[in-house]
Amino acid sequence: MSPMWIVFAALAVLAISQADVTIKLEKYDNPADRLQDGTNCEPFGISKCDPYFILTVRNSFNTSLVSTYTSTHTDDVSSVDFGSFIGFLNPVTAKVPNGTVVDITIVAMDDDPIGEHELIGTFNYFYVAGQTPKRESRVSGTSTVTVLFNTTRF
Ligand SMILES: [Ca+2]
Ligand SMILES: [Ca+2]
Repeated sequence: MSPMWIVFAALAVLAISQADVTIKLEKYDNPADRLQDGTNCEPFGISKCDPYFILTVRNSFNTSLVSTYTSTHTDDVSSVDFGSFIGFLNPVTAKVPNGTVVDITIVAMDDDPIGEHELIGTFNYFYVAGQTPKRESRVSGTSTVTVLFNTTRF
């Protein structure tokens, strides 16, 4: 093969190879202890939010669902430093074709023993499989969620 064809073949392999994208929830901060709509998490602010997190990973090319995870909740906290197990293994690993733009949505909910759970915030991120590690914070309502993205194998 000519050098040009070798380069082309290598690029083709790269284009179809699978990547392991890791998504690590690092930090949730809600110092005002409010829901997304600005109201108290509990009536009259008698206690802080009881947050849990729904992580959804999608392939942006065809909007197909890669995976979804729901964490356990923590009672009466203004912030969470996420550990390595939060009801699911953290980080999660998503296997997608290298170069895929991965859409990540995290929904923070207030766990209420009575009535509907309440929305604390919705946080949207994207990460290209194969790119260098990226740490990003997003704000929704009075909350901030920081996530670390990486590709560990491709
Ligand atoms: Ca509540
Ligand atoms: Ca509470």
